[in-house]
This record gives sequence, C-alpha cells and structure tokens, in this order.
Amino acid sequence: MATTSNPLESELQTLQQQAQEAIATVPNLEELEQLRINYLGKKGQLSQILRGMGKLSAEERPRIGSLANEVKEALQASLDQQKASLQTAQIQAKLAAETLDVTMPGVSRPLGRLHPLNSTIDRVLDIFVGLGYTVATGPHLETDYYNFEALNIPPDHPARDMQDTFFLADGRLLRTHTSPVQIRYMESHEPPIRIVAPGRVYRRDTVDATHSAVFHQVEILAVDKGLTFTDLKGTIKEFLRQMFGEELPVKFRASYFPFTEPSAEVDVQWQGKWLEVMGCGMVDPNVLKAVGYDPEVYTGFAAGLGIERFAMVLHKIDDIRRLYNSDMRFLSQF
Ligand code: 2U9
Repeated sequence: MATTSNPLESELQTLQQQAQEAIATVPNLEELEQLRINYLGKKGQLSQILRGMGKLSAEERPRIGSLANEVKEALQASLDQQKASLQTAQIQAKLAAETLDVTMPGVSRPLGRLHPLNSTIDRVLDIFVGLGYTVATGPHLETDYYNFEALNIPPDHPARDMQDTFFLADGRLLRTHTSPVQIRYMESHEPPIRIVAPGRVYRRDTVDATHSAVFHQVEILAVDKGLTFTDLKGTIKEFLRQMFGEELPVKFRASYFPFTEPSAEVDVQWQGKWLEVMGCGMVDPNVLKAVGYDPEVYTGFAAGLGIERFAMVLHKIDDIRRLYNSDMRFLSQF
C-alpha cells in the first residue's frame, strides 16, 4: 500500500528547503548562528514540528522520525559547511586588509634646517666659545641708561642720531646694539671676564639691499689686567681665520666709537676685494667706570660684527631682505 503523505512530512521538506536557502545566502557568522538557533535550537522550528509527532500513528512515527533526523543532519551539515566557508572568507578579508605593500611610497617628511642667520650666529659663537668666551644674552627692551649712557653716549651725543630707535611712551627703547648685555654682565661679575653677546638689534634705518631696521649682531668683550691692543688684534685675526677657513690679509683702520678708544674698523681681503667686516677697540675708561671697574687696574677690548653682513659675504647673498622673506626656494639652499 502506498505511503500516504503526511502533513508533517511536507512541513519538514518545506523547512529543509527554506533553511538551506537561508543558510546558503547568509552574509556572516553572526546571522548564521541565528539561523542555527532558529531552525535547530531547542525552541527552533524543527523541534516545533517534532512536537506534533505524538499524534502520529505507530507506522508513521519511525518514518517521519527518520525523515526528521535526515533533515536535521542535512541542515547541520549545511550549517557546518557555511560556517567554515564564512570563517575562511573572514580570514581572507582580514589578511587582505592587513597586507603591507612594501612598494607603496612613504610619507615624505622634509627635513628642517637652520636659517642661515642662525647657522652664522652658531659658527661665530662656536669660535669664541673655543677661545674661552661665555655666551651672554639680555633684554631687547632696554633703558636709555644701558643702551646709551653707560656706553659713554650722553643725551646730546651725535652717535644717537644714527642709532635713534623705537621708543616706548615710558622712555624705554628697543636696543640699538647688544652692548647693554655686556654692561649688565659687568655689573654682576668681577673681572677677568670674556663674554660673547649675540642677538637681535633695532635701528631707525631705511631698508635697502644692505640695511634693515632689525638685524643681528655678535659682540665680544674681554676685561682683565694688562689687556692690550695686541690681544685684541690676535683675537680678531684668529676669529677671522676660523670664520673664512684660511688666513687672509687683515687691515685695522682707525675709526671712532663712543664706547672704545682707540677704535678700529677691520677689513679683510677676500676673493680680491677688501671687505669691511667688523669694528673693535679698547674699552673706553668711562665705560669701565660706569660699571664700577677701576680703569687704572683693568683694561678691556671689545668688537662687534653684523651677522647679516657675514652671512651675505660668506654665502654671496646679494640682498639683505632675502634673509627675512622666508622664501623656501632661497632658504633650502643652505
Ligand atoms: C661694551 C664696550 C664696548 C662693541 C663694539 C663695534 C666696535 C662695532 C658694529 C659692527 C657692525 C655694529 O653690527 S654693527 O653695525 N660694531 O663696530 N662694537 S666695538 O664695543 C663695546 C661693547 C660693549 C661694554
């Protein structure tokens, strides 16, 4: 006798078909687990169908029972297979995402460099530190006393005309040279002293190819018993020898500064031309007196140079303004 089709049988077949489809198209492991619970879990669809088996006849029960088992095993196999393939895909995706492409161009980080003014200051300081000098710095905003009076420049002195600078309403001013640094240093130190003072200075100047209202100086000062003009000459010649990398002809030309007596301009012959590169002199006794040093006991020498001028000579720079424009095409050459 032909086996009569049982409603549970078709329910099982429908369940299997739907479940297989769902398993085959599930996108990820989380949803696959949901499908497993939904179909094969304790309260899942298969269990619900099997609950109806109690009403089956004794002949039908084993047949439906084994059919149910087949469905369960088939679904379990599909779930296992899909799980394995999703896991493989997940690992593949992770590996692909983590792939290191060693041929990919790196992120370019351009190397910074010193501004030519700073590298010139550093070179000058290195030389004087090598000669036993100590670096000293001070405020840019100064009083009339430190910038002028203590340096033997009284209020009516003509030297003020070319140095008159930027004044604040309270009478303070932007320093016109780094010399106030040496005054302050001498006030707080006893001789012997040897200092080198680098820094930015400010002057009332019309800007052109060789002048700037803001520029940089380095000044040196030595005070001790028995210092003479010969010590000054030797120091400057040694400095210039190191600065230009060779011993060049040097000329000391008589000059005048309010804070030194005698005073001289220093010229150096370089590449066929005489260049004026610094000024110098023996510290005026009035300056020593102003800081409480006895000029009968101590003598001193001093010198000053413009950093922009040195940078321009050494690097053949034709216009001082190039040093302030921050044009990378210019700056990256140094
Ligand atoms: C004290 C005493 C004396 C410093 C000196 C010069 C000569 C000099 C110029 C060079 C070019 C300034 O940058 S520039 O325009 N300087 O010629 N400077 S003697 O003399 C001093 C300083 C401090 C207490």
